[in-house]
Amino acid sequence: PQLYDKIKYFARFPQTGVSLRQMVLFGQKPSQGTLFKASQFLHEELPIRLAHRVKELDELPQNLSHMPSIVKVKNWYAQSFQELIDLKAPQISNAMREQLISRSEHLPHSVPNPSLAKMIKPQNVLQTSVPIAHRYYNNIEQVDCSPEIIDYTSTFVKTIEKVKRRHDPVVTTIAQGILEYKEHLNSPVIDTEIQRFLDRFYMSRIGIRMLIGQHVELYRGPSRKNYVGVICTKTKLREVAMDAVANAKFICEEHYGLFKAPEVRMFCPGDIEFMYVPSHLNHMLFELLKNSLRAVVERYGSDYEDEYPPIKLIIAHGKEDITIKVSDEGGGIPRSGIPLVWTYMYTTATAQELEPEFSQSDFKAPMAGFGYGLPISRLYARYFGGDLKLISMEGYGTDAYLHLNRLSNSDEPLIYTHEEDFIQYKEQPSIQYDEQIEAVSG
Ligand code: W6P
Repeated sequence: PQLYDKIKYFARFPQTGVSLRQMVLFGQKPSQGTLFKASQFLHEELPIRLAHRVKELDELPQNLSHMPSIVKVKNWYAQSFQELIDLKAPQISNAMREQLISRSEHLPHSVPNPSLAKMIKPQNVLQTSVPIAHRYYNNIEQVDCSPEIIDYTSTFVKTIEKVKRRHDPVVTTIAQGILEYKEHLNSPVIDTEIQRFLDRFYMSRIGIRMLIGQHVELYRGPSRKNYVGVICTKTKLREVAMDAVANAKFICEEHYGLFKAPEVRMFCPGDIEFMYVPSHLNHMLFELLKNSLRAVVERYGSDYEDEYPPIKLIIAHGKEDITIKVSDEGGGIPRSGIPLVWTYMYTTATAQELEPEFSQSDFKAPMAGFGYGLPISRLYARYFGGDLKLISMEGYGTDAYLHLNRLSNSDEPLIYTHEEDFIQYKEQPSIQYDEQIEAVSG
């Protein structure tokens, strides 16, 4: 009850975006003072983002928001919110205060309940932190950090690491919630509203985890060469691709009991190096390759091992984009089936497959996931201003285009809308699952 008032209050603040470029400019050799400043920013930004998620989970259509797994996820967000606002920020010196300006000037115009504002304000982080990302993304050097501040910075890192770990199973648990909802419904329709919600929700999750991952890595000190936090300023595309190919082939061989998975031929002009998050890139490529391998093996069967048509991985780079095309001859999918590929409600997974031990982490997925791999990969691409598109030739094969923006100055997508994704559903809102599936399978 009181917690929910606080959540409502925080959800009135706008979320503050951070671009890849800002993260990199900021993260070079952070001083203690800079790390403290970063903690201050996150200490208010994370509760705001978490509060927005709780609010949205609450505002889902009743039947869905009451599904046990959805409630479970909502409680994780509320608990993480609470842990963050319960963590006391230390007193700061006047010298430091000058460098950290209050966010209160950005308070929503009307506070729902003035006494509520008073209740929250005095001991809260809102008083001392910076309002916008570019204020935050200034490294500061000449600040003398008290033992309290050092102590706070270290406790803060532990707190957000714990938050991140708590939320590891969010994707599978939400998927479970969607299953519960589908069982609960008599006529499962593809719900545009739910689709939008999940796109927004998972996009936000990517952002929150990026901010936490980045902060934790910066605090733990310089890891590998060319890395700033989890960002690699010289991501070697060919290396990441080769790694993803090896992993996808291995998974494919295991899953189908093959001696040798279909060949993947890579066409890569030189050694492309660009700024990116290698784990995101690996995740997207792995996902695309798995889909292509599956299509080829299932089209030709397991007795065809040495004659599978190879999958082509073609890499191109221009001024603006780096594009990776994954091309298979796995028989393709009909044009009408393409929109279904991006939906979360169209999944063939069973409850058993969603058991925690089945797929625990973000970056470890089985051969045939629960159908969230592609929509989530597209969100990863879009998070840094890229995109993911599928073009299929029914009866022949499929091309997946992964576009990555190499300028890396796109803003963090906080209000996530891609209206063009929904045109299909708008025009045929009453089409039901089973009819669509039939349409797809012939
Ligand atoms: C298919 C279906 C698909 C989805 C994504 C990537 C590649 C492929 N190939 O047949």
